[in-house]
Amino acid sequence: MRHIKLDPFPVNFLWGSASAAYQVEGAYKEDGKGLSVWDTFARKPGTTFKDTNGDVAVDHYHLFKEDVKLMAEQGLKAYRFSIAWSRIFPNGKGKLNQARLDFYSQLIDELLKYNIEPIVTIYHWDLPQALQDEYSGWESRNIIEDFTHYAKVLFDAFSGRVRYWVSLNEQNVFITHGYLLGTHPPAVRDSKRMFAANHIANLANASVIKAFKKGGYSGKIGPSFNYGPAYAFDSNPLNVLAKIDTEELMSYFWLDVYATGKYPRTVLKQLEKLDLAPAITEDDQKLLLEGTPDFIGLNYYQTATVEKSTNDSFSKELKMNNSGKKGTSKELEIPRISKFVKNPYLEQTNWDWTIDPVGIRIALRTIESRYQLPVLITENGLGEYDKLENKKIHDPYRIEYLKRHLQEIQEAISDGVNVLGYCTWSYTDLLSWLNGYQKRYGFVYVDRDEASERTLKRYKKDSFYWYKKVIETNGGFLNEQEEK
Ligand code: BGP
Repeated sequence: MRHIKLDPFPVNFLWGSASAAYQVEGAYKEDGKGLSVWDTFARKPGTTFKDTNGDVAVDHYHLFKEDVKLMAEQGLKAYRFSIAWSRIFPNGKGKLNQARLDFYSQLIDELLKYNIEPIVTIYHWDLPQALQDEYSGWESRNIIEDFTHYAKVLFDAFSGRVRYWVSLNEQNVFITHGYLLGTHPPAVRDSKRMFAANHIANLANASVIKAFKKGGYSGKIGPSFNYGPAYAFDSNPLNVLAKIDTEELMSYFWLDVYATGKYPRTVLKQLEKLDLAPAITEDDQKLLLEGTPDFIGLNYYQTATVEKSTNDSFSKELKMNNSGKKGTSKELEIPRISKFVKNPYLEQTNWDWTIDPVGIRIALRTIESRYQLPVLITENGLGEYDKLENKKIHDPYRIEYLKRHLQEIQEAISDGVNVLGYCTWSYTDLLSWLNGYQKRYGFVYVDRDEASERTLKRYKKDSFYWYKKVIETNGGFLNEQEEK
């Protein structure tokens, strides 16, 4: 629909930005921190771009006060960050050392000092290596209890100061990359094991949400999901069917479970036929129904466009573009489901990610019509090359990207979607899991690259000042610019 007049952004809209522990903190074994699966995985040659790791990252562990000061200067209303499980429990479980919570406690206090709402992600992929070694991490039901215990420690320590919690970050990504594609730890390539681990992650997610509700903590909790709607390439009914199949398999297979406690029947039926379905007990089903969230966290980067698949098996190796050389990724085909194709209406980044601002409105609308849950946008942003010249970074491409996405979010709000806030990815530049340091997302440039930690100095990009104005005007600036 086309609106005659747009609604303003809500008065308490959370204008935010985000990060994740492994990607910013560094200090990977300081103050008793245990190793995470990413600390060990990234050490294996050839797993990440130019063998980069998060040992130092952008040293947020030591520089957090400086970073929060910049957030305050920008007028940020919310900051989403994750807690490193292995910092709190070096072995993933056992006795808590209170002192280990101190870093996050100080970070939270520092944010609150400037009226910045902390949004805490409990799990952003850095599983304690000890749990991987002891019982194969997400492949064991033991993790449900350990994850819940860890989360409860955080609720007890920070509730009152923290009002927004993200349970799991992008379960769809860490599970498919970790157990199907083999590109994230534990680098397994086995569909059956993937669906089994995924079911256990669903149970862990529900268990933590249930514990939060049962514990009577104040605030809201929900998972963050990497949701990219799929489009049919054209109106060929078979391509439309391919779109439906793709969305059910790649999105609703998770979103439905979170929001309704139930797996989509069509996907489950196919998995059963292929002997890939996870074992789901009656108690599991009960837990999934009890652990539904207060909101859906939306991580939105791009949409996919599909046509019918003509292949019966995976024909080619997956080729991802982790180098920033445009056009080096290969399009995926899910045998007998769909083939991913280029969308002729949309541009792509240097890392071959499709740029589609309207797609975020479509994602928001879909969540609203399927689940009627509020949405907290927990990630959205552009990874690009930036250049530091005379202490300045001109990033009009990032401003354009964020502006166009925010305009579509305002359209979605005007459509009737309840959007709680918007966190850009990311606040400072940081380590991209597989793409090193050259793929930059931040408002704040960090002087380091793959080869050297250099000075780690922070520089404000043009987008920093642009977002400051957007926040000051509660989004009004987005339209002012348009009128000129
Ligand atoms: C999301 C992750 C983030 C971040 C972002 C950008 O999937 O939750 O942690 O990394 O994607 O992705 P990339 O770093 O691959 O460009």
